[in-house]
Amino acid sequence: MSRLIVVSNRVPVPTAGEKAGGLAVVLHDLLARRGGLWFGWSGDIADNAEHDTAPAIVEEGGVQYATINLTPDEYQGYYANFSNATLWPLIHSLPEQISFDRHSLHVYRTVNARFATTLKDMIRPGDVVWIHDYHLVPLAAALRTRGVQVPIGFFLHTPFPSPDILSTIPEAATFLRQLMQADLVGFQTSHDAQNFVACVERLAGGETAGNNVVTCGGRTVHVGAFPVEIDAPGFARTAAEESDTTAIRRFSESLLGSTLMIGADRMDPTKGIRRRINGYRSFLDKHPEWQERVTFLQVAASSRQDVEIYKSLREELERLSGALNAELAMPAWTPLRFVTRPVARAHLAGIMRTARVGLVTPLRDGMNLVAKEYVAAQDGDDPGVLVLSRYAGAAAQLKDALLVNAFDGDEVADAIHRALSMAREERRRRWEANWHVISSRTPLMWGESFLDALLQARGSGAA
Ligand code: GDG
Repeated sequence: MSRLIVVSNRVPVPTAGEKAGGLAVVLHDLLARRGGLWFGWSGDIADNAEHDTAPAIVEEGGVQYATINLTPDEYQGYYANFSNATLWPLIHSLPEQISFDRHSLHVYRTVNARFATTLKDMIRPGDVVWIHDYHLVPLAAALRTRGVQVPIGFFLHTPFPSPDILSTIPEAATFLRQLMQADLVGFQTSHDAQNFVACVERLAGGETAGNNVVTCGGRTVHVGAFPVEIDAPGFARTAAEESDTTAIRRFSESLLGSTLMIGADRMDPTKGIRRRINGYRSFLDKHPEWQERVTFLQVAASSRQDVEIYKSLREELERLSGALNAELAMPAWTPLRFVTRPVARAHLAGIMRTARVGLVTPLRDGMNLVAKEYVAAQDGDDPGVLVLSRYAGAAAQLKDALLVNAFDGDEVADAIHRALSMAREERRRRWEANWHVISSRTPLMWGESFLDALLQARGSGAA
């Protein structure tokens, strides 16, 4: 088996006594099977870091974790500005939110070049390189120009935009050509993969060459959809165990008999939290009989607070949630509980299990793992209802959720009403269908299928 090298912006270096969660565990397992290396940013900022020639290396369970630091200027230009203030809103098709400056683009490219220079010396013949996410779009190309010839796969966790949207940033064609230096480019959904192919055709002069293959400038690249999965039985177990704790019992008592709805997101403009709160507000206006009988808990874990759009989002949500409660609350009823401090993972799973409705209404999302976690957390005998945005990648799989247009507050309000009123039989039927989808796949299957496709792409003459 080839040695695997995973590259991502941040590297979750294992520390004593602390367990990584989510995807980090899967990538760690994949690396442990093959004896591999995980390379990226340490998460630390240090003056003069650009002069460091060697990465810091930690070894754990047969896996090497190699990290470099960023300088303050690199952090600002590469991470805060270009990755999070330009690319993130761009790939989520929110062009109004994009800010762009050429200096940050330059720093973004410089950091990717520095990643490539450091990584190149660690790559051996026979290795396979798997690059993750939008921070590292130029990396495959930067490795190729440094003579790296091993198979390279690129997976994007976010959506990919249409040509009209992608063309709003300068040098869009360059980004596409850089991605084309990988052998396989993977997305969460076939819709995203189609957008990528359309962009290569329209903006970079490429052509499709059969199913899931695109050529451009002498390169042949395979494209595919690899939806990220969760450990559904594991999450279900955590939720069930947690619901038996004093903490969850006390939480349930605090609801004073009202029915719980939950939203849980990083506080991010793509997650549709503002429109969701407005949808809830119009539901309460349209159906006043539900006042005092429903509580909406929105966990909006504070995120990326050094980026302007995130700071202003936080201020807006604080105002909006305060206004809703100021207007509607009663001595024994708080319609909206708005929590910005992160909640412990197991506790969140337990809360999800007690919630009759899960509101997952992003304006655009690559996958959205919360949708899958909410389904996994339910008691199958008396499950809650998932209200899910059509614009989440998860909607392509969880077809038995109540699918909504997250931009349409009336539709969200109606779906809330329908979910709260749904008979147990329909709730069970819908939940069983969704559970079947998430429990028949594992995160490890996701990783292995990407790597298989990468080796096949190489075998079939790509590159
Ligand atoms: C990117 C893509 C894609 C949320 N609040 C708390 C908390 N969470 C956890 C959730 C979930 C995770 O964070 C968020 O995952 P998402 O998938 O919803 O979203 P992104 O962070 O934007 O992730 C996305 C994903 O990559 C994977 O490919 O699905 O589309 O945007 O696990 O449960 N966890 C804790 N406390 C909180 O308050 N502990």
